Amino acid sequence: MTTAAAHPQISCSLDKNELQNFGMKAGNGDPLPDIGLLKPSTMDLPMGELRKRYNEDGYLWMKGILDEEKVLDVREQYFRFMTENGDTGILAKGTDPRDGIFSGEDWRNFLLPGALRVFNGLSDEGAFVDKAFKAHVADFYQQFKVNVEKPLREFVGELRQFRDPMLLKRTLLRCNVPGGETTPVHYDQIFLRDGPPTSITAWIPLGDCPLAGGGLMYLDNSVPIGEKFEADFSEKSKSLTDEERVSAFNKNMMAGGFIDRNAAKFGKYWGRRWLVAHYEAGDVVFHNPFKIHASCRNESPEGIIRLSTDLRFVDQAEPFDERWLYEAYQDSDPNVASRQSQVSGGNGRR
Ligand SMILES: O=C(O)CCC(=O)C(=O)O
Ligand SMILES: [Fe+2]
Repeated sequence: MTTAAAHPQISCSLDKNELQNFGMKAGNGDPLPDIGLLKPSTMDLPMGELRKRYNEDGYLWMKGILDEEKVLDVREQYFRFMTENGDTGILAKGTDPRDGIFSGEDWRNFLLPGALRVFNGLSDEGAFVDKAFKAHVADFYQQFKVNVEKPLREFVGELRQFRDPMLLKRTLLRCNVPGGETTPVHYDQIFLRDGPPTSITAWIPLGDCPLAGGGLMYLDNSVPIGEKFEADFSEKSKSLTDEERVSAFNKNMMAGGFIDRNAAKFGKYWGRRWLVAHYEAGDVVFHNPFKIHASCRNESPEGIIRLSTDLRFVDQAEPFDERWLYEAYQDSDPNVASRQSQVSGGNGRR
């Protein structure tokens, strides 16, 4: 098990000037003016304390909750899958797939299908897109999910006091290549609004991800902001059909279901700092469906690709969004942005 103490330079006591020296950027490339650090938590803390932190902060960054080597194994398997039997061109030639070093090709080729490509005005096509579809149902990834499902489900069940916790079948496997645009500002309830806001996301970095590595960042004290956005969207959507109203891609939404491209400006507008972290293989961050988050720009000097997966859990004893009971991107998946009849764009499509 790794702990934050192994990285004394990444303590929560860095002052503002020190943080600015990291020169971190928002996903669109704008400098992040004012950042803070996520608070790490460990399994030796009492569940009551972990629950208090999750309820107060809207997130819980658990250090070393998964087996580091098993996480690195799935990283290696993913990059092998992307290069063997039909090379997507993602890896630099002659490098070790476990390292995941970027080839430097156009980052647009490696954007995840669906919402992110819609947001960038790209269609779901190309060698990477084809393999990304297949990776989601490939043996290596399914096996990883089988391995982590039980411990994470049990943990989440206790944390959220669910009667019958369940992993939703639809999970996402994402990579952020250095220099590319990354996940815009959003909260997850946008994509899960055909159910109450009781789901919980587990974001899992598949490999170490230092501050400059393009990890997930969270807007401080932002659950009330997410709630306000959702209330405003609900109000605006009153005249839509039921199906449109629960869609992340209805005409009132920005392309892809996101709420802003410019995380730096968004944070400034709301007077909140973005909280960042040096993640390590084995960590998991759990977040509230209204917590506002986005990804940092991957500025890895070594060209290390950020790989991650996000898993969502619900209480199956209560109502939940049943559109997430399908494997991501397969023909049955009703959530793929590029396949929507009413792909959003009325409001701010760029
Ligand atoms: O990994 C990313 O860039 C986005 C992940 C995310 O939005 C989530 O896990 O909810
Ligand atoms: Fe998200």
